[in-house]
Amino acid sequence: MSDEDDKGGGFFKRLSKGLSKTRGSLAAGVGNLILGEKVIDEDVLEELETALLLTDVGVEATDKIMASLTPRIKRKQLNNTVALHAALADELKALLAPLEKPFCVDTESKPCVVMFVGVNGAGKTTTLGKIASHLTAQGRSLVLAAGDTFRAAAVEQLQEWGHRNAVEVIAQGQGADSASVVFDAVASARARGIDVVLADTAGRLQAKANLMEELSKVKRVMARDDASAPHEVLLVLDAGTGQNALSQLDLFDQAVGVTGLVVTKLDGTAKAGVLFALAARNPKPIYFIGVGEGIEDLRPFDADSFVDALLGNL
Ligand SMILES: Nc1nc2c(ncn2[C@@H]2O[C@H](COP(=O)(O)OP(=O)(O)OP(=O)(O)O)[C@@H](O)[C@H]2O)c(=O)[nH]1
Ligand SMILES: [Mg+2]
Repeated sequence: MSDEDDKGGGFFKRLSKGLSKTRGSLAAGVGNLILGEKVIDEDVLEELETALLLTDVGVEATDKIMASLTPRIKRKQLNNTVALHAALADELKALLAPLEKPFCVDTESKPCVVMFVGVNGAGKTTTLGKIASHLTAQGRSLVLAAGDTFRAAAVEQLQEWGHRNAVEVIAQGQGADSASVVFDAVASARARGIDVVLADTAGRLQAKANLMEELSKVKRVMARDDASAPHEVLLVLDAGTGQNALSQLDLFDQAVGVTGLVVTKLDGTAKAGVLFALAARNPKPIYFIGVGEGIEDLRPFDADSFVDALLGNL
């Protein structure tokens, strides 16, 4: 996450490349709309509506966007493609702007405890590792808690991130009680004046009530010595799951009170529009987005550059 890279527009390029499938799907849906070969009329509106739905923008957000654009088109206020493109970009940015919030670890609480939750394979552990690199680079002291005691390779995967960042990993191995691992990690961090605990958890389907209850227990145990912990509960969402992300957000939020989102794998999908659906459904800060597997591919979320990269010049 170097400044140089930002100045050189490096991430914007990667973001643009990452969003190319979704952009392609939008562009195909709206035909020649933005190329200026079409009269902007109600047919175009319908095409736009369908294209938004196809890229997983969702019914609620699509309705909002169309409710704003339709009267303006009917009044001929948006009668050329440049004006329509700009109006669409403004609408999309306005939907996402409230979700922009920098991820700051709470310096009042020592340790600041961050819990990672999500369905299987969403990208929790790699996101945790990337955030660990980011925080280490800022000079924070960390402990990683291997709270995924379910999957055989989970502890080793976290330990690898620990080695890479020269950060201690608290683990008890496969089959151990997840809540007890996390409790130990928080207690050990507190005793040593460590700044941040990043706690991994096992992936679970949001509809499995018993597994969600287990996750609530992990959360409750964290609050035993400090009622304000965990200070952040990050739900990691794979953008490729499309509209299912809404139910993931609902059910994880009910179980553990989600404080922010990380949306990964925007690179592999034509469903990046799901960010708008999330914004319309249950607006939570999107702290980071992921557009690839590398450390540099996880970045703070910025609504304007996301929309600019998404629309490109269609
Ligand atoms: N293309 C791409 N791959 C990603 C991204 N984020 C994570 N991945 C990959 O997704 C795969 C799964 O990531 P994990 O971090 O192991 O996922 P997890 O949620 O911890 O999985 P479980 O612990 O099994 O539930 C890995 O191969 C990651 O490299 C992303 O933004 N883009
Ligand atoms: Mg994992």
